[in-house]
Amino acid sequence: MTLKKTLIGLSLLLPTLLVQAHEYEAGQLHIDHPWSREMPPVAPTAAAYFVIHNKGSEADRLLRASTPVAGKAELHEHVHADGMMKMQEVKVVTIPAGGEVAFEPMGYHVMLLDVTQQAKDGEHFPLTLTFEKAGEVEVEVAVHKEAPAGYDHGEHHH
Ligand SMILES: [Cu+2]
Repeated sequence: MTLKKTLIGLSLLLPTLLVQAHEYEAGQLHIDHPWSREMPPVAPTAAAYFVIHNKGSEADRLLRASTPVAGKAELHEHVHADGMMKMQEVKVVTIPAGGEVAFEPMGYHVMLLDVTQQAKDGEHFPLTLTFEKAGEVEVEVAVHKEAPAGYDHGEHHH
C-alpha cells in the first residue's frame, strides 16, 4: 500500500520535475534549457537557443542540428559587418574543454528554415543536436513568448 502510494506520487511528480529542470546530459556535455521564441503562424523561420557546458577535459564540436518541424536547421552566428548586424551560417561550433557556449538572441543560434508549423507559447518540439564526441542528443525546445530570464541582454543592441 505504501509502495503503491509512493509510486503514484512519483509518476505524478516526475513530468513536472523534468519540465522545470529541462536540461540534458550527454557524455561530458550539459545542455541547459533549450527554448525558442514564439513566431507568427505564417513565419517561415524560427530560432532555437540553449547553453552548452563542457565539463570534460577535451573540446567537443556541435556539427549539425535537425528537427521534424523544419525542412532545414542551420547553425548561425551574428556578426558585425559594415556597422550592421547580420547572421551567417557556421560549419561547426566548438565547445571548449571546461567552458560553455551560449546560443542566444543576437549570438549563436540554431536557425530553423522552411518551418512547416510554428509552435505556440507553452508548446515544445524535438531538436536533435549532433556532436563530434558526444554524438546525437535529442532535446525538447520549449516555446516562449518572451526570452527566459538571463537571455534578454543581447536584444538592446538594435
Ligand atoms: Cu539565423
